[in-house]
Amino acid sequence: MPNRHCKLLGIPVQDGAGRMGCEMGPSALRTAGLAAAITELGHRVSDLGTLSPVPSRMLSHPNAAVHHLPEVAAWTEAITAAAYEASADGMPIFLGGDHSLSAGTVAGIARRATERNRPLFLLWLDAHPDFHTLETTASGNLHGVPVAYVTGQRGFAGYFPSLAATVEPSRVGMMGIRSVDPAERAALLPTGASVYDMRMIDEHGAAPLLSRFLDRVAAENGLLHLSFDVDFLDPAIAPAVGTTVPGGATFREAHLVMEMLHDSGLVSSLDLVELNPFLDERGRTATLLVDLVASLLGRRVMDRLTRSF
Ligand code: 4U7
Ligand code: MN
Ligand code: MN
Ligand code: MN
Repeated sequence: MPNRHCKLLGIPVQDGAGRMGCEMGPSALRTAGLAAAITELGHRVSDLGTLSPVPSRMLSHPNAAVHHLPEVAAWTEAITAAAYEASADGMPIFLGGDHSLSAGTVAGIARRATERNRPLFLLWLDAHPDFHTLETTASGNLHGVPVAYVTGQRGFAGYFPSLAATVEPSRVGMMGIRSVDPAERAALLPTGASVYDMRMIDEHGAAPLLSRFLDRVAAENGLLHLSFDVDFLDPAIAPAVGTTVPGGATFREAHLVMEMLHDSGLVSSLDLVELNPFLDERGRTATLLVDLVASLLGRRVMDRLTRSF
């Protein structure tokens, strides 16, 4: 992969999560040495700074569980514009912040992809599919809705900003999935999204599943947005997240995914989300995320002298 121009943008939203702390995510990732890890690999880094919360207008939804809708809707509008802008050149890396921010990053990137006549693929590394609508969410935590929103599911009109471009659900791949609510399962099944749950990773390994998805991205000359939720990882190695689910990706599974993504050369933008530094142990989760980004951007133990063995 040629050298990249990585553009860091902090997005300290936490209103979409059920507990506070994600607003410290961008600081923790910077403190853990994200920029230095990227430059060490020969890439260029620009830090675009951190978005500020924007004023919101009154907005309420008939589903009384939904909370912080005005704030998340206002964030989504601002993030969409910032992501569109940041994707003009280089590789934007969005530092969360809770996963509601991906409603904006993916919307902005989708608009850019459409203008370039490139299909946008979305790889969602997460314990959860985040496929609730405003009607179906029971927790009301809006970090559980971004995939439904960006793929154009019904029920967001009048609440979230209208989309300039949507992501085709069949171009969504999910990995690490192990907590799916009944309404999400019912809504996801007919969409044609590729849901590689933990059982499939156990049975087949992550590599062949990911290869199949990446072959499709390459065959369609697609752009690939990677959305990395910390809870994709097993909580034993990544405790700094508010929504831990046992049985997540291991250290090596996660690195392998990132290494394969590097070799594919296909990832054009990245979200790092749901890091809650208040729950971390001496920065170990933030440090692991930095190491995973390094794998994504080309760090390896050895040059691969032999392709077969
Ligand atoms: B995350 C959940 F009920 N589905 O809606 C919900 F299991 O961005 C979890 O993936 C959502 O961390 C998790 O609250 C959102 C729950
Ligand atoms: Mn709250
Ligand atoms: Mn998520
Ligand atoms: Mn999750």
